[in-house]
Amino acid sequence: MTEKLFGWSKRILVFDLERKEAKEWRYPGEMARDFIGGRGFAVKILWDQLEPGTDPLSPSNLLILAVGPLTGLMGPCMGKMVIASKSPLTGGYGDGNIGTKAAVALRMAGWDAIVIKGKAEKPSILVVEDDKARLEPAEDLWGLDTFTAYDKLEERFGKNAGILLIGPGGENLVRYATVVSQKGRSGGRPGMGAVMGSKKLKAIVIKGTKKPELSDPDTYMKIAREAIESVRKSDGYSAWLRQGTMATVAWAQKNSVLPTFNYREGVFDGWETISGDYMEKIRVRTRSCPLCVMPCGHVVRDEEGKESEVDYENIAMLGSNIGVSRLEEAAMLNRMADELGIDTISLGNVLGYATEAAERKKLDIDISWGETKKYVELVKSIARREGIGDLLAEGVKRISERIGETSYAMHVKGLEISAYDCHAAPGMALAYATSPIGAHHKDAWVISWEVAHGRFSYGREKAEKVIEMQRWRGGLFESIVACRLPVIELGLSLEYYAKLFNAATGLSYTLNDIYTVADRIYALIRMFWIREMNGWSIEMDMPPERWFKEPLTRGPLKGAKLDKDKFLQLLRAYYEIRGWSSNGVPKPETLERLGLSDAIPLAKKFAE
Ligand code: PTT
Ligand code: SF4
Repeated sequence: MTEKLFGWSKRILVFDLERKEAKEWRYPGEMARDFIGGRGFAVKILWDQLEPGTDPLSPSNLLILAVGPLTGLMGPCMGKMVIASKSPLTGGYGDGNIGTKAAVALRMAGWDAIVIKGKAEKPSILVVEDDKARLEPAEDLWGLDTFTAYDKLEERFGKNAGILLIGPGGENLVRYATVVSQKGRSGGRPGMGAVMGSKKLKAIVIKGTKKPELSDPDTYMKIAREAIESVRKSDGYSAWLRQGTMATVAWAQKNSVLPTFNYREGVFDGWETISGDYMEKIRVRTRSCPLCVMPCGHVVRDEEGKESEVDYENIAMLGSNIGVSRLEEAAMLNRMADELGIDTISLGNVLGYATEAAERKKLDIDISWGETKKYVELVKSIARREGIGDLLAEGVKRISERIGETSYAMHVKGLEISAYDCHAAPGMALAYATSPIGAHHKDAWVISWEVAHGRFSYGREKAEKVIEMQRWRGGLFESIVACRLPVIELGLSLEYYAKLFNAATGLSYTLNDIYTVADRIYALIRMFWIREMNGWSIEMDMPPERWFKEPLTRGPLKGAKLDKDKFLQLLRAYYEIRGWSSNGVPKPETLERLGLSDAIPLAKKFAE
């Protein structure tokens, strides 16, 4: 097709670290139409260009930073970026979404994505300035935490530069190391920071001076202004500004889903002093991603008097899940994770698992629930991979397999569970089970709907709801690349995004057209997993055993646990709606319908 496409630059920067060589890839317009951007571009590139079976920590792995046609534009919360790669934690597709000036800068530099391959000879910084890219030495930064290194990079490249970097966690290949930005933004839970470390890349600095060309800028601006107004006037706006995601602590406690003692329980006696109300008392300021109209980064002073930006997930995982009942202490562990560049959700799981294994005398560590000082030492040892930290840096799945204690290992496909207990939430368990990166809540945070609409049901409506959410949360937002919270938290209509997308690109997609793209992305991610795992079984999509075998022993839902047979039926309903076989492999006709016919031979090989 030759018709002009607006909204995209149609250029991807491919940088080879070994050769120190930058190339411009003018990708075909079909890729923009069929995959939109962000996660869509990432999986398409990994599928087409990554050699099957590549070791994720080898130079051959690809690290992809991708924005979408709405990133960096005026509108509700457009300062986000997808970071993706084959995951060293799970061995499958991995990505994360980070709010950062680097997202806006990449757009202004005129690139839709950066694909980084190879490995630098020595610690380096990839510097992208508009059309040009180069490597600069970073020996002076290697070993530094992400806060100190960020300051030095800002001094060197200026306050307007977009900066992504790793800490000691990524350098030392902790399998759940993340990429960090702006001292408190972190993305890429499934080890994107370790991939960066394996490439000896300490930082990526981006500067841009261009303006994306839009199809109908006037209409775009009009809709963007309306959308921003709608967010600001929404009923929940002032409550959101007060607590952001931290309001979830009280909700989770009330509804018995607050992860407690490695997900043994869903209620925690010390919840009040890690809650949003408590946070308000010790907050020092609020921060946000760039271009945000509803800031949610609440910064508190932690146990050591340092600043820490807290969110629900961080505080539940480094609070109730490991028995820590003071927000200042959980915030300190959270700040350390940001400094070291380690994912807080996986870290809270690893510490919870290790504490339980120690309690059962299966792991030789002197640790009990809530012993923050000892957790501090463990976190340091993980980032340095010293002593027991070397094992703990491997993530819950590998640790549990190595010590032969898998029944309380809380992960799906190797990615540790986010902060919602599912003893009495089969829909949320399904969301974890079918998330395209392993157990993450981001694609379908179905739990609040589930609690309101009958949490004990295993009915088909739950599979339908999970898929509906995956389409807009994991499909639309991860490909247009914008923050999804205006919709989730303040009820902004999804229609705005279709209108903004059309005004930016000149296409005329309905929301349903975008959901078809989402289905395509999901099917291709699934095929990527199947290719890398060399097959598939329904076991790969099962939540942890604990939720089926060990009922809650406390709280209003005492006695609750999941029913395995009913859950399997729910999972099969999910496969059926998606057009996948009974063992979770997309059917040839589904792939054909989605324009993924090159994946059909592999699907036929592994279908039941
Ligand atoms: C995200 C996951 C989350 S989701 C949280 S808190 W959350 C944890 N945050 C971490 C952190 O902080 N430091 C750290 N060392 N590890 C962390 N691990 C956890 O990572 C984040 C916000 C939040 S706060 C959420 S829900 C929304 N997520 C979005 C998303 O995924 N997509 C999208 N289009 N919009 C989103 N908006 C919101 O963004 P991952 P951020 Mg994050 C400090 O990275 O890998 O996706 O995992 O990026 O800029 O910090 O914004 O209650
Ligand atoms: Fe970032 Fe929160 Fe604003 Fe979303 S709502 S853009 S996560 S600060």
